[in-house]
Amino acid sequence: MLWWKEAKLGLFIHWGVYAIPGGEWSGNQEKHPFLGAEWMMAYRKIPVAEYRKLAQQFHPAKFDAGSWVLAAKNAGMKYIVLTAKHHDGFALFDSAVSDFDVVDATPFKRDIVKELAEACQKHGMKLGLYYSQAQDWTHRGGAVSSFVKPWDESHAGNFDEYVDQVAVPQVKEILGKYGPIAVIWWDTPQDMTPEIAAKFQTALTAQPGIIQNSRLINSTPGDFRVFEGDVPVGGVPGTPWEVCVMMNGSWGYSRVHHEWASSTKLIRQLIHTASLGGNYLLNVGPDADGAFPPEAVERLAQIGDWMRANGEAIYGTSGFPMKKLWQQGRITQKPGKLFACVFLWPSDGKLTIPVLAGVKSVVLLAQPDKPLPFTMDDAGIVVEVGRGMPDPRATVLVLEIEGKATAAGFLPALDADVSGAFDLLAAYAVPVGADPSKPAVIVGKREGTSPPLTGDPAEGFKLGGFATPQERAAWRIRVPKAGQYRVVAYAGLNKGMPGDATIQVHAAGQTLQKVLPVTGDSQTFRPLEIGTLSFDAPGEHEVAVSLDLKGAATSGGQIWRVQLLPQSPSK
Ligand code: JFZ
Repeated sequence: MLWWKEAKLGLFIHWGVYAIPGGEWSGNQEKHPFLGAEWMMAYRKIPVAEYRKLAQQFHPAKFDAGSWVLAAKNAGMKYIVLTAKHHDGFALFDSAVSDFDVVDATPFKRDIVKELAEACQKHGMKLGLYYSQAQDWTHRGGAVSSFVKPWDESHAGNFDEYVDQVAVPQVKEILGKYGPIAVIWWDTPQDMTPEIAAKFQTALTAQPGIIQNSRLINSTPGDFRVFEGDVPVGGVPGTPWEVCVMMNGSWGYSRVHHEWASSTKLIRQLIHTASLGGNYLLNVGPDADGAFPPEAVERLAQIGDWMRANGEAIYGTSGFPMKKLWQQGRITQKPGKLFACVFLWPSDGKLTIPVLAGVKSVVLLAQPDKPLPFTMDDAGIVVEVGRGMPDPRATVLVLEIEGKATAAGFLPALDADVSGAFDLLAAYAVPVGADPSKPAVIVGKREGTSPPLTGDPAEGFKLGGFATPQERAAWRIRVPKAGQYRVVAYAGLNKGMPGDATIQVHAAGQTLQKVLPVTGDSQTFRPLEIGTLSFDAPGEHEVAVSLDLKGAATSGGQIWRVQLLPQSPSK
């Protein structure tokens, strides 16, 4: 699976007859992330006979396999994973064991898997197929997630018969009829036993080099582990893994979901994933006409634009996990080289990379002929990168190194951004005070939440659990010159919390305090002016934050970020 480890970036395609309702069913807009799209049948408990009729409307006149493959290729993607059959049982290929497939049940009558396989062959793209081996809501006996419960008489059928008569034969079809298939992507291993799993394994012999994910049966790991949406904290050392990610809050096409992630966020997520050694499988849900949504097309083009210039920092690299998450960027490596992918450019042009290594040279990936001056000490590598960030999405520095590089055990103080401001995000705070072995200040909404990459409130991680104002969360910052900063905190307070709860910001011997207004709940953050901090001298300072909830429930107040905005332009 060497090709897969080097590939790093792939395209996930969720497509089926559910693209026709596209998030709307009998006049209702369904906003649930997956129930509202490819799970619509289960969510709305649509009877099998009624759901099957959707196929009669499936006529994707704009479908062109070649343009899909080229969109992926131009985005720098090395493989595609298409839902050959999702839980609704509709097959995007001509199946001899079912008539609920694109050739038998639709007026379109073209074998999508065949056309995509041919286009992939033509353009040198690896093809993987997603196959829902256990859940199948339209074939008698197929499993139905305990999450939704059976709703149709046919769900009472026999699972073994479904496996023998539909699922295993269909897996043989997709692996036997369409040339090389590089990946099989199983999903939701409900009701799988080792005996049943073995039947699927036997079917794989048709494709000697095929690799499979970890979702055939819970007890076996497969060739690579999969995660959804959230990049696992610290990666999965020693195990190949992949994270699949939606662009807009839905896998299957949905005209209801418009939460399109910015291309910068997607690019940074890819970098973050690579820095932890994983693969990034980015999803598109084509519409009922067979077209990628324009927002997806635009994002794929942006990713491709970045990858064409910076692919060397991603393809074929290994991860370089940091001991503590570095807010200003992420690092990947190849033998003899480190790639520092910078998200936050220092306002004074001096970047500290928290890595200990014998560095021979540093250049911008985009300007390999211009060596950048640098110094090394036990705080890391300080590079004179100059002012102004060349690529605001992420700018890559290439460090040529000798011997082994290790991540520094502590973080460098955070630099001001190009506007001179400091953005202190919860995810990058360090708890201080109280009992350091069990910090009362929790960083993180839940384990596994992806860290913020662009400062978007949806990106998890808040500070909470402030039992007393002695518990604090702190950041170290590097102030470029003496001056005053306006302090704005984003905090939330539940209804019913004491009206005199306060937030404190402590720095340079000053404590600012403000009454915290109720925002409705602790996860609804509003900017609050806290006051003005002055730093008499440039250099490193600690900024800490605390909440005084007047003895009320510690879960009632949370902080997401604190911003220090320069009072007068610092240039
Ligand atoms: C599954 C599917 O049900 C969904 O429709 C989509 O195809 C997605 C990629 O995969 O959804 C899952 C499966 C597993 C988990 C969560 C959602 N999980 O393990 O957390």
